[in-house]
Amino acid sequence: MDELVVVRDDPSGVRHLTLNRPDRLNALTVELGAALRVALDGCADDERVRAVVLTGAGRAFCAGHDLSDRDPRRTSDPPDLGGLLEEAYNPLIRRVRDLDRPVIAAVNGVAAGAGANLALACDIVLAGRSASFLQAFSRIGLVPDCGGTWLLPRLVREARAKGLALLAEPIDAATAAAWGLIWRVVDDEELATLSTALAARLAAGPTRAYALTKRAIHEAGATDLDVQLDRERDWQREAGRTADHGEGVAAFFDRRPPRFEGR
Ligand code: T3D
Repeated sequence: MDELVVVRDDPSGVRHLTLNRPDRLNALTVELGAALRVALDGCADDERVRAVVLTGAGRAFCAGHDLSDRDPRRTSDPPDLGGLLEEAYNPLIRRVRDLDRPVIAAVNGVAAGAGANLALACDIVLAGRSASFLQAFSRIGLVPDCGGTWLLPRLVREARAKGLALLAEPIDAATAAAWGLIWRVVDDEELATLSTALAARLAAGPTRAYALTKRAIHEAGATDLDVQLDRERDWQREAGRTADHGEGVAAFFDRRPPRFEGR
């Protein structure tokens, strides 16, 4: 049987994770969600991995939860979607957010429902020009999940967040970039190359400082400036003690590029 998540390493320290159910547009099942979590755990446990690229096989990034198990022609039992989120998808989103390495979503096609919010939970989202983002939830009488109600208003503010969620219309990658929903749109044929190059650049960067920066930005959303200033003091104290900080300063004075080792 094909692997649900294909894992491939570059010598540059980049790990590529590819959702691999192309015939279902990489729709998420409990099994696929679990496989992705295991793959992300594997990134956390391997210090050679210093950046991660998440993408989809075939023409889509991810079409959200696989609705096959919901087909009313086959079942009339109402599903426990809270249980599904608790067990499968919330831990997945937390795993992406908490990973202490940068995660790039290379959105190669449609990203719908949970698939859209999985992409948006990544640290940097690059999308191919033909990609689209669809908060599909209200089309099937659901609420945005996988962090969508938290991420959307922060990324694009309330008016656009509500428009996206209530109207459930797709937006193209150029609009997503113009609205600040994602980092950048690139030509489809360049997506793999450019996302790999970006990840390689991050993999050659100060991994500890990136982890602290990621955490600082996440925590800033839930605090005030006064508290955040105190936390920045603590994070900077930690970053200041890394070998990479010493190397960065030495490189500045030597007028050469730094050689960060992620320590
Ligand atoms: O469990 C819960 O519900 C709680 C958690 C919810 C999280 C969610 O993600 S809710 C949202 C679920 N996702 C959707 O509602 C999106 C459903 N898909 C679509 O709206 C469209 O497929 C797309 C807009 C994503 C793409 O459209 P298009 O025209 O490019 O492709 P298509 O022809 O619709 O799909 C191609 C195949 O993939 C097709 O199968 P077939 O006819 O070739 O055998 C289609 O049924 C299948 N597919 C697409 N999305 C899903 C799916 N099969 C199962 N589940 C899907 N989500």
